[in-house]
Amino acid sequence: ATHHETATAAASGAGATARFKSDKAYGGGTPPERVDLLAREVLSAVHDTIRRHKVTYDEYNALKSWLISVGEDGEWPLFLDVWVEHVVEDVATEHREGNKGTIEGPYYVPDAPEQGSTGTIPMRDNEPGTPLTWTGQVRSTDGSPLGGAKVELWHADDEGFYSQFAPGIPEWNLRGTFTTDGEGRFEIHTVRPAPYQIPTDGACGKLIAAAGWHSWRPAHLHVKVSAPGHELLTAQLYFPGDAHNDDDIASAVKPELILDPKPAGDGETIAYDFVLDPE
Ligand code: MBD
Ligand code: FE
Repeated sequence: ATHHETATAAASGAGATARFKSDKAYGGGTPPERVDLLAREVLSAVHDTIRRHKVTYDEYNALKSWLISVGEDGEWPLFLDVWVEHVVEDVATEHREGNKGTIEGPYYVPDAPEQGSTGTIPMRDNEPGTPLTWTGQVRSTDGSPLGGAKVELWHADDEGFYSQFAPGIPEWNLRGTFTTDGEGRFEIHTVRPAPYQIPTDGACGKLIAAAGWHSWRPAHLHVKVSAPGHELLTAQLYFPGDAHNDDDIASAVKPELILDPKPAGDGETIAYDFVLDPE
């Protein structure tokens, strides 16, 4: 496919940076005592590492040029979501009794087209990939079904690319909003995504290569599930047997989020429900 030849780290990074600035940009309000505490602790952890390992000027300058390139490539959202967000997510959701969630990552776009309770996610004619039919129900922790809940689904295509962050893909491809029926149920038709590789030509890719790490996330479906009076659930669902379920570069796989697909016709069916915590 031709769009691969022009997919660059700098272009997807710029897209993710613009997305973040428009949806979530920091509006101030962290008290000075808190900034003081957190900034001091983080800096002191850096100082300790430098002393413990006798970091040289060459290494300090390597870090400095690399940090500059993270910004130039627009890869701060990618870097932070891959290597930091999973801990923020754990801390933010540790009180929950309902569904386990996981990180959002850099490629969510709000207001994807509404498809009702049963429908097909927007996709191209002959969208490549194994057809996937997903049935599920959204409930509250007391077991009551949540009608009118929103299930926002977004995922990579069969080649690991996300619409709006790689060129040559229709705007809302593989991005849709579903609304549960009166019994909290939904049925979604889509295709199975491919594993995702961190761009190798940007700053994050350079870190991965320099450290001798791998650059893969297992194949995953992203969701945000919301209902009035309930905490927003952000999650990802994974496929059993994926080589990177045990060593996701973004550390975002949890056993509760691994699906159990069943073969059906020319594709697969999955059944996965969500339980939301009341606010
Ligand atoms: C992704 O697709 C993703 O989900 C995360 C968390 C980071 C980078 C790419
Ligand atoms: Fe993703």
